[in-house]
Amino acid sequence: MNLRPRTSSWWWHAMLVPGVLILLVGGGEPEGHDVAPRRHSLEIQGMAFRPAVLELEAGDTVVWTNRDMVPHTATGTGEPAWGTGILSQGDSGQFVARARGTTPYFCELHPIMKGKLIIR
Ligand SMILES: [Cu+2]
Repeated sequence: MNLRPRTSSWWWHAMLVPGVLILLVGGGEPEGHDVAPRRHSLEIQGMAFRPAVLELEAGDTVVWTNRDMVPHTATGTGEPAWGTGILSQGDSGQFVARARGTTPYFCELHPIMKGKLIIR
């Protein structure tokens, strides 16, 4: 025997529909660049940038921290010139990615160390 009142169904929908409308109207994100600038942490360890290739958005900040005992830099190869300067063990340096494109960089002290930022 079903004791549920017949009215329960329409009542439930009457409550549900306005709630869904509010979600649809109120939940929109601004168009275009829909995420706030982020911070990306990279490590320099074992004579390598980790990760060696990083994808990020224009406006994001990249922070390198040197985990090796020897000093390193992260230095862009193109124009405009940028670089962290020499980072001793435990030091961090940062770069704010402004221009879109692929931006190779290397370590001035150990040019065999190479990395790449893919800025979207
Ligand atoms: Cu180095």
